[in-house]
Amino acid sequence: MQKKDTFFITTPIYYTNWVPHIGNSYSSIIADLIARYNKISGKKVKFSTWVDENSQKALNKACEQNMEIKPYLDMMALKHKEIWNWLKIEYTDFIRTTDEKHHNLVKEVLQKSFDNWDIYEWEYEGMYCVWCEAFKKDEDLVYLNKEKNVTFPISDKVKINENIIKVCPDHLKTPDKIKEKNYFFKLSKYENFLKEFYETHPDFIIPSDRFNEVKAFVSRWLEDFSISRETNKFWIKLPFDESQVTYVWYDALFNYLTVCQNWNEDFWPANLHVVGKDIIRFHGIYWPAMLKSAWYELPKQILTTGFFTINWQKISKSLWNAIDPVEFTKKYSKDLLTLYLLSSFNIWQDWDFDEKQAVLAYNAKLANNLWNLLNRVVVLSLKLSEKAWELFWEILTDKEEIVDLQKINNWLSKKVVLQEFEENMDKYDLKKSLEINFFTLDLLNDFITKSEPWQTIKQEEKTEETRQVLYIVAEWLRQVWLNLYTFFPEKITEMFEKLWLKNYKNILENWWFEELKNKVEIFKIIEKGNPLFERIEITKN
Ligand code: ME8
Repeated sequence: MQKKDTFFITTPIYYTNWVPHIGNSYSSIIADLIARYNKISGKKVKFSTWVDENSQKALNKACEQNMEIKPYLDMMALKHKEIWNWLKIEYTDFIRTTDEKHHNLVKEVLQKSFDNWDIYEWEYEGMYCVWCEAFKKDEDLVYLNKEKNVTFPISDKVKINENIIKVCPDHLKTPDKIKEKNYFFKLSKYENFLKEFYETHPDFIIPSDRFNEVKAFVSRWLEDFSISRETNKFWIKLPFDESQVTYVWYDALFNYLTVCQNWNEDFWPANLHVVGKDIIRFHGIYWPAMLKSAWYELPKQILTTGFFTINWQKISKSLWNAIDPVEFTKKYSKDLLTLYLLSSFNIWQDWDFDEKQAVLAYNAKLANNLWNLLNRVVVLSLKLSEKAWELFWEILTDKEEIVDLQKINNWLSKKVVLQEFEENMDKYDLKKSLEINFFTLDLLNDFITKSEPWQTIKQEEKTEETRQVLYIVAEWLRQVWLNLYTFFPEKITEMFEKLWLKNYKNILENWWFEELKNKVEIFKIIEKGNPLFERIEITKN
């Protein structure tokens, strides 16, 4: 089969003031499985990720640790790599924004925009939150009562004293006052362009609520934004004024283009940027304008994920309350994490991360539902015959004595399940995509319970009926596994093997998803083997 379209997907590049926490892992897990789904569906996939190194936060952190910046950044890049490898994030490309080829590209685009009269010099005075890497206006801040450790809006009438300070609401730190020469990007020039672009690309940002927020922001007032600083000799120098360096967002956003530089195939424009809601304005507004200014094509779509909290507190590298994804998956498993993150909440929703709920979801869906069904088929099949045993294909039509057979075959019309799964995957509704499969498993569980193969197996004259029930379940498991492979590739591969579906992983990774779905299979069960997805006991406390 010939590889057809290309698919280029990206994660945000993460700041290196800390190792990735569970929130960062969320974006990477989502991007990884969307990449895998496109790969098995026949596309040539490029998937880029990695680190955003040109940040004040990283400099502060290196300084805190008494380290030179370069060794510090090397160490952090390596730690990111280790974590993504541990979580089996199958990126094809990574980028460090200190790479020379990235510096060259950023200089090139800065020059293009400068030549296009989109970058100008201005003296800037303002408040800068290092942790957000952004200038803040008064209305962006909140009051913090240091004694009581509570915040309240600036609009509230309060008596100011030394215990009440203005802070960034996300980081609870006072922004620095900054007055210096800056270069600005003329975002205001692109207002009409952006409005028209949004109009003609109604799916540019998903979900639509976030898109509406972005559109509302653009229609209020677009301000030019600062793109350079005087400080720091380490970052990328502006090609037209070497006394200044660029800082977020030029050096960060153009990573997506740098990773496209090495390839013979042309992967730009990106098909999908996966970003958190915190950086949607930069991706949805600044980024298209910056690309347009430098004559590049615009990305096709941006998927915005919600944020989760831990004990209702914002997770943050600077507040030090994050869950370590490596520890968490060592304690449980990557599958448990993936299942919980994607099946319990819509990806665009905000929610609270709850370890106990994660275990409950795993027990209900993977251990009880998915594994139990396979286990039943395996055990019963082995009982049916002591020798190596095969379930052959039978056309199941008028076997009315099999309870609900008709119903199950109607509902489980392959077409419906396949279509629904694929439609939801194409919309990036990962929660629904998973639900369809677990619902199918629920129906199969009902079906097997009502058909009682453990009873019919005892009656010689019902051998054929038992075999057919088991065949239906095995075939439907196969269909569900083909869908779930995207989410849990390793365990599903092991499940395939249990039914003697050899080499499925290879076949899938070579773009035969559709072919496998339509194939008529012969199953063979020769041994019980190890359990997969075992129940986890919940300790009370
Ligand atoms: O913003 N819940 O990097 P960053 C869900 N370098 N997702 C979360 C999360 C949470 N609590 N916390 C973080 C940067 N994320 C820039 C990006 S891109 C050109 C530059 C995820 O290390 C979410 O995707 O702060 C968010 O956008 C990203 O991590 C921010 O990572």
